[in-house]
Amino acid sequence: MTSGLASKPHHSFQTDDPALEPIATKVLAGERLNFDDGVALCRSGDILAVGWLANLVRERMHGDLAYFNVNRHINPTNVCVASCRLCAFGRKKGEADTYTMALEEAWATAGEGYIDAVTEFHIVGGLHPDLPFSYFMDLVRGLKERYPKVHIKAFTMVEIAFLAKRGKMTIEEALLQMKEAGVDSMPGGGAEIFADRVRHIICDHKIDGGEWLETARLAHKMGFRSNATMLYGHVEEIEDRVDHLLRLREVQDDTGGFQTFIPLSFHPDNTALSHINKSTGMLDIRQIAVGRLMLDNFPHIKSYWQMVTPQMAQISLRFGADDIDGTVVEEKIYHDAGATTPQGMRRADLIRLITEAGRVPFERDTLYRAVTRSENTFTVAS
Ligand code: V47
Repeated sequence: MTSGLASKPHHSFQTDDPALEPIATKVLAGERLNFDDGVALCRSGDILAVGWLANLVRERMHGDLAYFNVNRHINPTNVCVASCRLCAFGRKKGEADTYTMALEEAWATAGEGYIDAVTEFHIVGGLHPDLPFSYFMDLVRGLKERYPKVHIKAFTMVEIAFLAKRGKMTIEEALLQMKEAGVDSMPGGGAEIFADRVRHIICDHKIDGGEWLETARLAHKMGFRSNATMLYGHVEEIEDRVDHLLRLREVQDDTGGFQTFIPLSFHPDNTALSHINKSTGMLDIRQIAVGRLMLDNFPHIKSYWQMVTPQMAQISLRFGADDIDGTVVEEKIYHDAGATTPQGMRRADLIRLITEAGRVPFERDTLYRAVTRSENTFTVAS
């Protein structure tokens, strides 16, 4: 761990954008940035200067280390009562191409098709109108029985709120039952953009931004760690993005429960917003850098290779990101929305991406503890 953390000399900051000068002064002094700083960072044409600052913060926190994990995504069902315009994955009950995994099928899928021992199951799916709360608890319990060493990162704040309602219990009760069944932490999905105006357009049927944040707050207070995402590149304004980041930062000041911030670039194909242009390299790299600079209390910033391509994820490791996510194995949500990235990557591919970016690969478990491997098994540092 220490090898990647050696402090390096940093040469002085340079920019041709005067708006970045006062921001640089704050970043160099370790001071917190405000709303206007966030907007200026989003507007600046000097992406190299923005990236330089983000990289400075990233190296202060993690040196040259770049984290990845060996994980598998499981999406138990694509049946969903919501009809979010942003989504190409969900289907209404009764439509032709719906699927719902039987429990045995989900348990078998979890163990399939990968030679390296997986350390994390990432489980998210549609808001199914009929599946009982017990289906999800049995799913988790069965996975824990079969794969006791594997961390279960399951259910977004949106699913938790929905499942609690379906099970006629409070969110706290639902979280308690999830803990008992073996859920270890939560992924960061469903956050989208918190601002009401945007949410009404892209995901009118989801819990609102305040409810998402309060569910996360409660989960953290009950001892869960979770991630947080932001979906950008659709109908949001720069101000909505900065507002989103500040609302996350505020909860994090209170709970410290967020591990990683993951900006997600919108994929329009096959969604009700298919007229919107695809994201660009500048937009993607900027969200990483601005996330790193604004979220001074988040330990990690993830550039999710599935979303932004492996090439962009690699470059991001020099623009504020310290994590590129994992092997994934089978991805459905963005591939239904037109992503052309591979469905999964091998451990060796991730290591190569990181090494060629001049960083030191660090295989982590979901809680960022070191994973060491021998043969087809692994050990997590305590
Ligand atoms: O909340 C859905 C997004 C998210 C589209 O926590 C779309 O480690 C782009 O949250 N174009 C779910 N994005 C995925 C997610 C995630 C992914 C990887 C790691 C982690 C983590 C979390 O996917 C949704 C939504 O924001 N999404 N449809 C689309 N058409």
